[in-house]
Amino acid sequence: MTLNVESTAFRSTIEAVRAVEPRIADAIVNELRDQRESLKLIASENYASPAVLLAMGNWLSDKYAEGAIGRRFYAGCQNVDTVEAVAVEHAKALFGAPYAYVQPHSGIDANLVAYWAILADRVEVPHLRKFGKRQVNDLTGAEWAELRAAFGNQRMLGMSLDAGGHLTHGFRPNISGKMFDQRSYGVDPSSGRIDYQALRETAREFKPLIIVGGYSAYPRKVDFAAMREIADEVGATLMVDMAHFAGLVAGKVFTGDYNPVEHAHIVTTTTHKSLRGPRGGAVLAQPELADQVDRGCPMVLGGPLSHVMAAKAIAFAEARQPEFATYAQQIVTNSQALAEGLLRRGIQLVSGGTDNHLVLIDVHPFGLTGRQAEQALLASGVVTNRNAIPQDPNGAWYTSGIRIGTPALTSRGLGAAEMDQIADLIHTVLSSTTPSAGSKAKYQIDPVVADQVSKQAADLLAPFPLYPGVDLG
Ligand code: DSN
Repeated sequence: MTLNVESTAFRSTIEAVRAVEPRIADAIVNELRDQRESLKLIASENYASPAVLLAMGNWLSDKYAEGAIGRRFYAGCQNVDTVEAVAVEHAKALFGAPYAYVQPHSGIDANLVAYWAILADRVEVPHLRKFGKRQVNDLTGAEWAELRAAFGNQRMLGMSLDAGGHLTHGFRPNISGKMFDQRSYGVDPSSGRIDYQALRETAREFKPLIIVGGYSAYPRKVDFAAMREIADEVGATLMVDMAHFAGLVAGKVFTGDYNPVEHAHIVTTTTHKSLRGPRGGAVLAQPELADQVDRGCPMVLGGPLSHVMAAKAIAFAEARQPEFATYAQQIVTNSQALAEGLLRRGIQLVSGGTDNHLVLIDVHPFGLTGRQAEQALLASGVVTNRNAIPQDPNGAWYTSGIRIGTPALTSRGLGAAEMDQIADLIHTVLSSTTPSAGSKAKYQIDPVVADQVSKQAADLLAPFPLYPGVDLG
């Protein structure tokens, strides 16, 4: 039998790994098996193409290349320069951005690069003006101490965690919550949607340096044109973290007022979620911030991972193909079909539905915490994650919500009909689960139901093989 290119490549890789450490080879093989078998509804996960995966396994990984294209701290970076330049070219074309930076290793890194760029560009410290804002990177230790004290007064306005914001948008468990004096905007309790008037009023009163748009658990479109208007009114920089919905921007599902690249001063993203690339981050910016963002490494980041930048270039190139727009639209079609299926079965959703790739279920009416619901679903072969909901009575650890998303299953080829069946499985599990007395974590589910749902989930996936071209033997 002649094997196709992908099967040959992955088999050879695993064979080479097995020769050194068989447990790692087994883990790689087992991960593919587990992914093939699981009904993955984690809103932030996806399946990268074989070309993306294979672009990461090579000697580009061996090269140090701190600095920027054409300005490295190491000699011999000509091939890394090519890789990074191609990735930048595709990112700019894909998103219609004037400037792109593809070195960040993750979304958190991308946000830190952006925050530093905004601070370095915008901060005004009267007694340090003699240095000029462009020289802020060259201050002495004593001057840095003064500057840090001044930075302590910098203000950030981001979406609250229970409304769907992210830790890196100024919350205490993350360094952004220490660097910035943070205030949050949230959602209108009755609609579950961002209250732009309240946001405007908070911005007027708080006068933030940065307004952060974007989310990791908000199921609706965001009006970035309105956010920019508010930012302009109060003299803030608008930064949008589009990590979750970058694929919907790339696929032209979010256009006009809903496209952050058209409205924000600076946009950060991950490259793996709805964008379906390698694990990593990127920054898009208006030209006035480009110089500062370009200093991301070594100012904020360790040496760029050239092999991952290569995979980003492949993913961006893939997303520029017309099929990607069809895929992005299908993500939302599926998400809305899933939401409708859940609503029809009487399940309560935050904001009553979805405009994007994710749905947030309020499990409170089932008498469950998010943690109990998440574990009961997992025991039934349905992989989700618990998430806080607005004004969550169970806090960020136990929560009262389950976040589900469609990018991964859409990559596998599942459509609206399958989403309705998934809604049925979720309803079956949640209505067959009871909390254990006095516990926010323990629960009971009828093992027959859990077993039946696991089998139904496997049957549902069977016609949609994952990586059908990859045969590991
Ligand atoms: N971990 C990502 C998510 O699941 O949304 C965000 O950092």
